[in-house]
Amino acid sequence: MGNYFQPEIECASREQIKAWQDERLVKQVKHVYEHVEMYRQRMDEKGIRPDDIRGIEDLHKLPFTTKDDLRDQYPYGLLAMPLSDCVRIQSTSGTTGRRVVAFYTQHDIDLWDECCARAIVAAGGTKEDVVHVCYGYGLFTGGPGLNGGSHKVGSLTLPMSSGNTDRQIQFMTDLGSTILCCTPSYAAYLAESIIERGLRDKIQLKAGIFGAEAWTEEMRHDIEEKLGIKAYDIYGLTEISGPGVSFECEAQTGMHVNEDHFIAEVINPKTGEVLPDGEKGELVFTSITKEAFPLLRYRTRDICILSHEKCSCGRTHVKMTKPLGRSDDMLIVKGVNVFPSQIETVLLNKGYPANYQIIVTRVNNSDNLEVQVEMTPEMFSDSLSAIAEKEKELVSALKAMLGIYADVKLVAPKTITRSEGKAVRVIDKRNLYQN
Ligand code: DLL
Repeated sequence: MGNYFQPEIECASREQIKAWQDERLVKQVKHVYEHVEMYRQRMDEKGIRPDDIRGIEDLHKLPFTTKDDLRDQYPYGLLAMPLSDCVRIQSTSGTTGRRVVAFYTQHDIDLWDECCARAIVAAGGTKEDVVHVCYGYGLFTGGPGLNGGSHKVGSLTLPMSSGNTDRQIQFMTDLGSTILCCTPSYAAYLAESIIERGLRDKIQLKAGIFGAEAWTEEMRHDIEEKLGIKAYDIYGLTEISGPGVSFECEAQTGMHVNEDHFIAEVINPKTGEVLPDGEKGELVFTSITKEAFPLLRYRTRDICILSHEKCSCGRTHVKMTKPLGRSDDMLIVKGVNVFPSQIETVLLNKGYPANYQIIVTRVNNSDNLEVQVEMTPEMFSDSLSAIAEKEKELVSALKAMLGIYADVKLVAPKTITRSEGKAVRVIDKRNLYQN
């Protein structure tokens, strides 16, 4: 048996979990019908009255919500509480055209923090621990989420935020950090930096809570070995709250979804049909306790499998696999969500043809984004400095759009291989998804 933050919830019987979900779903549907125009219209169009939803058996009757809906309703369209009751926003990383803003009441923050506290306790965290949070703080949910969770556990919290590796390592050794929270790629980088500096014996880490991007079992073993810790996965998304939608327990055979707050479904991404346990499809969440920004059947675009098999840790909440891929073309590069369409928009706006290739690699555990673009015959020039100037201009336009650096290589007209079918725009050499 493991460690639990809220044992009565985390190990509740399936009947109890269903009872919570039934009651909360019914209440949530009434809440959004009353306060969110888009949901009222969609339900009216489908001829569904809030009273028709009597429990989770009726969930399939409800409309889906997509990222496009969030964009169309930006900024306040999906708000279900008066703004004066909201105390915080968070937002998705880097993207202008596709930015998502999520709102929270104090109650929403408290519940989110509890979800993160469950993840920390599952990783062995107690109030005696020193929790070192180097997920980004600010609009990104990583830092604030784990920070709040660590407070709930009562651990000493180090709100380090990301970057400045020397300072990270100094605090880690001086203050005796025991639990590290960051992206897996940063954890791997930190591990190497600690070893390079000969400080492996000076650190007291015992566990890591790593998520926000895909990572492989190989990477897990590598980090565990280098840092001498047990590495736990954590999953979440801004739209649904942030980290802590699900988390790994000591069994490490999937992540338990916090089902008292989020109902998980897996659907066929093409038809919308709900799939049974064990079948691979797109993960969909309904937030049943959120006040400010509740979403019905939100399509995450993450491809997963759900399992209700009994877990050796004693928790009863459904488990999801690590995301096995995406049903859209979103890339996560250096923790930032990048859509190829954003890159294309920049290129076309600057007068380049739509002949380009996006190449993502990982060198020394750090992601590199390279964009190769063909010049038009008019742009083509023998002057290397003229080309370098153009590349610089694109680098800064891409930085403004994506929020991260992309290496730009301008190539001669007609040099990017034309494909006979769909153009191959993205070459992701990281092989992050295992299926
Ligand atoms: O990445 C929230 C988070 C912060 C999760 C810290 C865990 C730790 P977004 O920026 O909105 O939110 O990105 C959400 O990231 O739909 C997945 O595609 C991906 N993702 C998140 N966690 C994992 C994970 C945060 N453990 C998107 N494994 C999601 C693989 C993940 N992909």
